[in-house]
Amino acid sequence: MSRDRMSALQGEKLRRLVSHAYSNSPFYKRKFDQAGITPNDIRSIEDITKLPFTVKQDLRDNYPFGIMAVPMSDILRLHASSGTTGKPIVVGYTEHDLACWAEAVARCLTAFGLKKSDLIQISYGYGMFTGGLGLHAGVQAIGATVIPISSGNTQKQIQLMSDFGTTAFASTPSYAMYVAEQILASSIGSEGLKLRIGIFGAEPWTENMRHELENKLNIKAYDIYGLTEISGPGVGGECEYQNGIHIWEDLFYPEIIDPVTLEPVPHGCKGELVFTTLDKFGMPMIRYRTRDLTSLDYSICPCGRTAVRMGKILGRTDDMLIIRGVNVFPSQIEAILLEFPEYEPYFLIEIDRINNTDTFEIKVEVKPEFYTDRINQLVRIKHDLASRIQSVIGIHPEIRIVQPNTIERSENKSKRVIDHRKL
Ligand code: DLL
Repeated sequence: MSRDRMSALQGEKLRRLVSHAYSNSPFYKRKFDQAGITPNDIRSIEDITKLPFTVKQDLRDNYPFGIMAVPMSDILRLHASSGTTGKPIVVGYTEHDLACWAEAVARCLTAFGLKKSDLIQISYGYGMFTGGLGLHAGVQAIGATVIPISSGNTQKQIQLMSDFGTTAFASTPSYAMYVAEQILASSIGSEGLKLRIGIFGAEPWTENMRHELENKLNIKAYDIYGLTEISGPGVGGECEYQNGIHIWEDLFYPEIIDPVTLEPVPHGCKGELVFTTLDKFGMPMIRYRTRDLTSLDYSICPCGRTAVRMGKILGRTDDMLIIRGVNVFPSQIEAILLEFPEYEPYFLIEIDRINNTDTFEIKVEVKPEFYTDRINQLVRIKHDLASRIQSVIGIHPEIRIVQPNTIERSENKSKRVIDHRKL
């Protein structure tokens, strides 16, 4: 589609979205009223900069359903992702929203070269995480065969890959590295498999990792990007040229802003990615600040697609960590520690990547009155804390109790994370 036609379509969809949100979501009505904006002020896609931003805190303040713009009876599915503290952020989809999301994933799969004849093994988690069910709907939309194995149980993953003749494998790149090593160590080996394509995303990964995965598994490894708030995986994906992630901008309108001034940056410059869901009605996101840092390239790709290309995610403007594909905020750990009378509210998270698997250790201090040389008691409180963190965040930390007063205290921002991974 030419840029002019795309802009006209985006403008039309933006007008429809803003008027829907204004009339049906008290959250957006309030926000627009405060900014002195009415739907009549929005005539073209360029007018988008008049609209206020939406941020993660808005989702938290309106937990769980306060941003929905349709009656709950029209919401067919809910997904959730880590919030900044104990409560997750929740997203609801109408039938139309689910169809648009499936379409977006289907476009990615097609750009990766997948067809009806492929067998696609989905090793992203199924459940509240959008990875499993999101990919699932896209595979169905292209008419390929879905193998909904979900995450974990690596030996079974490899066995089914071999028995079924899986041709594509979808997982986080770090899990794929682990699976690749297990395949090479097994009697099956990569030559015993029919794999040809990897569908990797949900966390940052490097070109080096791409080469390793491609060499070890004898596949082409493609990047797929997305986030729960905007729908899930498939907001964009690479094409056969592997030179940027095409964003399906008739569905998800991208902008890059300076995270400090909040002004748009010149074309091609790095900044914070902002999305507006042009075709999502259950829970529209208008100018949602993703906190992801990247840039956009509007030049036409050799593949012929005119959809803008996004560079690799270069980092984040907040302190969100992605550990084993799961989003973790240090503030969540703090909130959980405060629930326990035994612990001081000081902690240090240490992350590393050993044998392609992220390690996640939290150093904590026990209050002097609870500090004891009775080992059973310490083991119990360690276990209680680890279980609570696992249930809130979804991954299991190693808890290390250190001597009282050894974790740095600071009036200012104390260092709460040491990340040894080289991403
Ligand atoms: O990770 C959705 C997803 C599932 C994408 C499966 C791709 C494949 P969230 O859990 O909400 O959603 O996390 C979204 O993860 O803001 C980025 O910081 C990061 N992220 C997602 N995809 C990529 C990628 C899913 N391809 C957050 N490269 C986003 C780098 C990524 N970072």
